[in-house]
Amino acid sequence: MTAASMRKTPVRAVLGLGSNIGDKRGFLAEAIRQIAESDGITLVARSADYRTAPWGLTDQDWFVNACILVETTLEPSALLARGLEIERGLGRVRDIRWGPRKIDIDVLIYGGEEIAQEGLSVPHPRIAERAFVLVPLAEIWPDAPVGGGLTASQALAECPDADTIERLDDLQPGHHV
Ligand code: PH2
Ligand code: MG
Ligand code: MG
Repeated sequence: MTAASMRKTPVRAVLGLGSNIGDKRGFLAEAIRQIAESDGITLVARSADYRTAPWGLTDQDWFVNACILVETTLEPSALLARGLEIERGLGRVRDIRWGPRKIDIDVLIYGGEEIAQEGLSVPHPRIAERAFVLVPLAEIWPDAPVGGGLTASQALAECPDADTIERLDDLQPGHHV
């Protein structure tokens, strides 16, 4: 990691995770483990796993989604790059937009900053329409700034499909999905 990709003061960031292929909850757990072990990233909070209906491209298997809150000294682009590296390590193949994936790791929030770079828009522009993001996010950080001056819990109150998101029980050792 270069000095240019680091900050002195840690920033609070939220990552959204999703999977709808194979051992969905196993992919989330392993991705979170690897994120937590990454240089420059400290895990602060993890939501439960949620079973969610596919959004955007509806003709695919249901997803498991979760959100994590981290503190990081990585710049946004380095945080994104670390997520993509973990996705690749877990065997993600990029083909169809919004299509099936073993693991997706998105940078949703980075401090209170607004970022518009090639491949990185923060706060993520579609948080407020996506119950599969808002429900786990509001669980760990109800006041999270999701854009448009709204908090996660305010956006969730306006979100029409919030009741399609089902909280899953905590994983037991040797689980099967
Ligand atoms: N991710 C998408 C598209 N649609 N639907 C659900 N339920 N969960 C996701 O994580 C998801 C999605 C693109 O990243
Ligand atoms: Mg993604
Ligand atoms: Mg995504």
